[in-house]
Parts: sequence; structure tokens; C-alpha cells
Amino acid sequence: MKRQKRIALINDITGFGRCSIASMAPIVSAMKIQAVPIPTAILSTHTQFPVYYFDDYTPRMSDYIQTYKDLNLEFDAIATGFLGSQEQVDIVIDFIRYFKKENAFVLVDPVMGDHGKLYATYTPQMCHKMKELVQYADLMTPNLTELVTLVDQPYPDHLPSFDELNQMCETLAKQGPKHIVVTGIPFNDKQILNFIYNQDEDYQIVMVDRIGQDRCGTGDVISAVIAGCYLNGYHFYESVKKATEFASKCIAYCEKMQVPHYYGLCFEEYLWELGVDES
Ligand code: PXL
Repeated sequence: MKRQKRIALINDITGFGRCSIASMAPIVSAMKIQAVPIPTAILSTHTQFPVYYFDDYTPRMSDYIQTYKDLNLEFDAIATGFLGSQEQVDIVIDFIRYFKKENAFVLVDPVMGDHGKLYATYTPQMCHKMKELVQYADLMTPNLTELVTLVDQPYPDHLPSFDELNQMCETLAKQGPKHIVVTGIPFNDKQILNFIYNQDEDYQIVMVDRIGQDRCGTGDVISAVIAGCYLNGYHFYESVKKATEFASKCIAYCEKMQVPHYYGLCFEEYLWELGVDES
């Protein structure tokens, strides 16, 4: 019997703040895909709150994953997000090598930094390690900070041209991914640019209106919708379009309700819409 599609979500579990697995699992579930969380860390709130409890799950990840090996579980897709240590990257690479079957895809969201700055955990060694993971990616969703870091370029002091973006994506694609979307590039006061690179095809652009300030967890919502759409057979461009439109709608609701920017996206309001046109 044909079973439902199944995706492994390798990311942190954060209780309050709507990010990572807490956002991604319900989103892919709404798209009729079974979510299988593989925690990298457990937090009470995300790190943008003044206080948070953080439990690094690295020492327990291998035993956790071993049971999936013992059960011969199969996954149709694997999506990775925030990874806290080099050891964790090695565990993820081992997971991909073991579980990725033909026709399955790997989406790597290289959560490394934003606005030209890398997160504190992103030492040069960690950046080097992330490049190892890139080799296993089919789809990637970097922001501009992450893209330039992965291709050893400085953060630009001007908006890069489409040709420059395409060249950087081409360099990244040579290491692995066939499809890349560079998310959330500030284009002007009113618009955000999402730049789509497809191997051996022309680049594509998805523009969205800039609504309010940046919100934590937006990237997780976008990568979850992309993973879900792509797994359900949409083209990459359509998946990105649907993801950015969905995120914009959630952000507009948050602005209307004056939800603090670090509370994440109120995706619950529109979750049902993700299931409507799926077969
Ligand atoms: O993707 C946002 C995110 C995810 N996980 C943790 C975070 C953040 C943003 O700060 O702190 C733990």
C-alpha cells in the first residue's frame, strides 16, 4: 500500500517563539506529509529572548537515530536547520548518507547568520564544516549573509546585481545543490527580493512586499513550505512563491495584531490554506 510522504526534520525544538521544528512540523503536516522530528537541541524559548533554557542534544542524537536504522525507516525528504557544533554536522552527514534514497531530496537551510553577521557559534571551523554539508544538499535556502560566507565572499556594501547573485549561486551549486533560493534580500524600502537559481536554467525572481520589521522564525516557515510543496510535486519556483506568499500573509497578521517580532509568525491562522490544493 502506498504510504504518506515522510520528512525528517533535523533542527532544534523550541517551546515558545514559533521557530524550527515547532513551526516546521505543523506546516508540513498541514500539507499531508508526516513530520519526523530529530532534535539538535531543546530550548524553552529561542535565543532572541532575554532568557532561555538550552539543552544541547548532540550527545543523544546518535542513539536517537540508531533506532530509526534498526527499524529500517525510510524518508522521502530530509530538511536540516540550525546546527550547533561540528560534531552535529557529522551526525547529520551520517544520517543523510544512511537514509537518503534515490528520489529523496535534502533541503539544507544553512542557518549561520543574518544582516552581514555570523552567529557566535559560527567559528571559521564551523563555516568550513557547513561547506561539507552543502555537498549533500539538493535544495538550499540561504540568506545573503549565508550565501556570501559559503562562497568565501565579503558581505556586499551594495545590492548585488542579478548576475552577481547568479554567479555566487553557481559557485555554491558546483558543490551540490541544484536549486537555491537566496531569501530575504532587502531590495528597496518597499520590497524584498528572493533570488532563485536553478542549475542549467535561467534565474528567477520572486518579489514580496516588505511588511514591518524582520521576524524570527520566518526562514523556518519558508523552508518548511518549500520542502512540503517540493515533496508534493511542485516546481522549485512555485514552491518558493507559495512559501513567500504564505510567510507574508502571516507577517501581515502579526503586524495587524501587534505581535512582538520575536514571537515568530502566527502561521496557525492560515495553516488550513496549505492543505487545500494538495492531492
Ligand atoms: O530560525 C530561528 C531560530 C531557530 N532556533 C533557535 C533560534 C532561532 C533564532 O534566533 O534561536 C534556537
